[in-house]
Amino acid sequence: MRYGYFDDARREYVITRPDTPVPWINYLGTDEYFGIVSNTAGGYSWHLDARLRRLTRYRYNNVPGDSGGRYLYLRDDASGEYWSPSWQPVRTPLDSYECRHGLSYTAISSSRAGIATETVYFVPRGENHEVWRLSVTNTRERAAEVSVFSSVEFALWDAQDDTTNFQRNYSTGEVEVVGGVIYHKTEYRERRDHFAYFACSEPLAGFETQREAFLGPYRGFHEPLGVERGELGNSIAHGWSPHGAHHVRLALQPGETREVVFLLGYWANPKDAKFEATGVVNKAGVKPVIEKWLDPQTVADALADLRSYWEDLLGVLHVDTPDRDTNRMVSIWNTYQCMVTFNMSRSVSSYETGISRGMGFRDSCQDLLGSVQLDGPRARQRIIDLAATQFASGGAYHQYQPLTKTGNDAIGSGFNDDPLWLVLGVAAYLKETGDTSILDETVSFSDGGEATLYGHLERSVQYTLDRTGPHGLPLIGRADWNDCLNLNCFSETPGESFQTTENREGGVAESVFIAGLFTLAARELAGIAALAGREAEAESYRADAEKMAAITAEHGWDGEWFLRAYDHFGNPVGSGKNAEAQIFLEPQGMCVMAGIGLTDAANPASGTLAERALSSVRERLTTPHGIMLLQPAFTTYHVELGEISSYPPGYKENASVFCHTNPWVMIAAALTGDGDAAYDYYRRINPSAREAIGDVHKCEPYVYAQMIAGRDAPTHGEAKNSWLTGTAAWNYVAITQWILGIRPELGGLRVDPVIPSSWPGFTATRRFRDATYQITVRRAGTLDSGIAEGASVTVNGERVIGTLLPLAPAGDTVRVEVVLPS
Ligand code: BGC
Ligand code: IFM
Repeated sequence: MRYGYFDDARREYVITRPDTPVPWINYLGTDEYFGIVSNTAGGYSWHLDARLRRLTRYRYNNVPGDSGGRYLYLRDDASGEYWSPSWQPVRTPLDSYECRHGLSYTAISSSRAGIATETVYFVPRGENHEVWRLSVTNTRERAAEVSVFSSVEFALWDAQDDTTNFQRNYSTGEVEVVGGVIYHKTEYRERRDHFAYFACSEPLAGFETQREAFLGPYRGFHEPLGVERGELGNSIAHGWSPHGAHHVRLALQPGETREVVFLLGYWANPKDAKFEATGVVNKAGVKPVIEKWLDPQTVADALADLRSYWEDLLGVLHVDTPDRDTNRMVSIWNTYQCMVTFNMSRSVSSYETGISRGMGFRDSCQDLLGSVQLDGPRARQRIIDLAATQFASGGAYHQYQPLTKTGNDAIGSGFNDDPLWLVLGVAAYLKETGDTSILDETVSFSDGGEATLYGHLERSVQYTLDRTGPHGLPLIGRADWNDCLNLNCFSETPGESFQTTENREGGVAESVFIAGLFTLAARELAGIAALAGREAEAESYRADAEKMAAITAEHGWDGEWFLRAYDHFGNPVGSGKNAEAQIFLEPQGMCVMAGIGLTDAANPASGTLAERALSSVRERLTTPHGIMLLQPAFTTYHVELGEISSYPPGYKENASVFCHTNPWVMIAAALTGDGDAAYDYYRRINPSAREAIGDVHKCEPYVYAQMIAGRDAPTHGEAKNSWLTGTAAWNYVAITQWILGIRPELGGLRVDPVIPSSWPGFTATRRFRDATYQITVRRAGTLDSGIAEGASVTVNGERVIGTLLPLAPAGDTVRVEVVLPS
């Protein structure tokens, strides 16, 4: 069952019925002002930080779902009938409905009773406000008198407070209405001269700023009294629940279209003693901004500007392969999702409230892998911000708040994989940009002192070397990539689970996954050191990597696959010896990506460790809906393993298809030269390829979800936690760099495809370090070139040795032809 279709030419996903299985959302904003918007206009907005600088309210886990948002109401003033042009919240049946989610904008169109509307929601580039551009058309054969009402719930204060501290909130609300603009200025007194504003381009017939005045007592957003009556009472909120509602009356001739612009924004004045002393909100600064942005031409220009911003970003890589689902994900949606995860980390989605999580250290480092090619300067800044939340030990805060850029003490640190991801993020940045100056940036530590960024990377690696356990494998700490594998979660009291600082620090559980990650990171750092002319250090990191690889092959191998860990008591985790969770996916992917066991089979007949690990993955973990995280699923709770076994079988870390990890296996398969397996895994979780099973998959078909319920769950195949997941970056890396093989390296761009045998080839255009590479990949025998065997690469007709392309001068366009063995 489908709920819409891809419009690839317009780079939009078109939803054709409003009652999608779950809200299918989109993101507004590209810089500092952001919002989420669902296909029925649900959602909310914030400036920089969804917790600390929230603009509008949203109630998660609400009934009916997804109620609350950027609502407009239409009322036929002759009949008194009213409806929502976005279907929610009134849910009156519409004669037509269409929601187009585009790149940083959403357009919802509908019609009812001869009145057609289109509302485009977007945030202009570089501005701290959002625009709702409403067009209303009278398609009747007679004139129509229509009222339009707008509605937002203001919440410009700490969003955590908003949901808990009513004894205060109900008495702090303050608004002002001047010239039809509603200013929500609560909390300007003790904080700063900042406020939210909600303006409308048309003269108002009325407004409300107290929510209960708009809704009426005991009414919801589906039946506001003000809309029902066709009249608003000009309330001025003082305390209670500040609201923004405008009322505009339109008289429309047959066929006439009118455009109404609504502007919702955030404004902060520079500190000004005069205004602070008088306690007056200084609205003067925003006035010209409001005037400018209520002009339809400004709005049209900004929409065009937004489109060209995305046109430019998507120009970094465009591919044309034999598979439509690959093409649209790589060239449009996966890239878009990577940018969104770069912006949001794991903070705000349909599953993350914007309150409990800020920017994750490991998450943001991984997001860089898929977004660094899109905005080098912002990636650079992100790297510096992340490194600044490290401690002098090399450890790192697990999360930080985007507004303050300071680490979250409530969550703290001690996830022992965290620091190593920074090495991967910086390596990705250097490979893409070649900008080695970042290594010399001085960056402070959270607990005092400072070092160059290179020094931070050294400490990241040293952090692992300083924390190894009985087998010489890295200590896991609180957890590694798998947040729920809490192996130091032990207690002397049977059945009791707890993690104190003591047993976390005293715990000796070891992670084979971190061993793989360390090997990879140490190799990357060796490359970085060599690039920086530090050959002796490079050599020593190479030696560290070799040593850890050897320890992993010796103590981290279970017989047919890599072990996952050793618990605090030295028992193997992820071993054939165990009754449950005999094999975990993460170490199979990560160790092979690190090159462990990739070559030199001890016994050539049985294959390399990598080949054996991958065939175990295929036999034991693969489902039609993707690769499960572990098998067999935990059926009972294991106190010594922690949160992982608290999930029912098939969900989340307990044996779901945890999509984030699937690309590690795709990459591993590509590394063993198995393009068929790599691509097969890629397609299994590609959301576009799953569009036709929308009633099983349920989440948006244009973005990856964190997980798909595993074989053990009754809902096998159902996705959850869409949008904010490392799945976006890693799938992008797997398909573009390892399957299509267009791979930035420290020395330049490599083109080394490992494509499925069914493909005759593909073409791609890649912008890289200011030059453009037009790449054609074909199998030998499909060319007249006379080349029959072996891979060959030519650049502008000249044969090059190997697959690393010579760096083209900035501004050049070069033709790259790759001929693969047939
Ligand atoms: C989630 C992780 C999260 C962890 C925290 C897990 O269920 O998948 O994302 O970090 O819970 O306890
Ligand atoms: O690795 C984590 C990530 O940081 C947050 N989401 C879940 C993953 C696996 O536990």
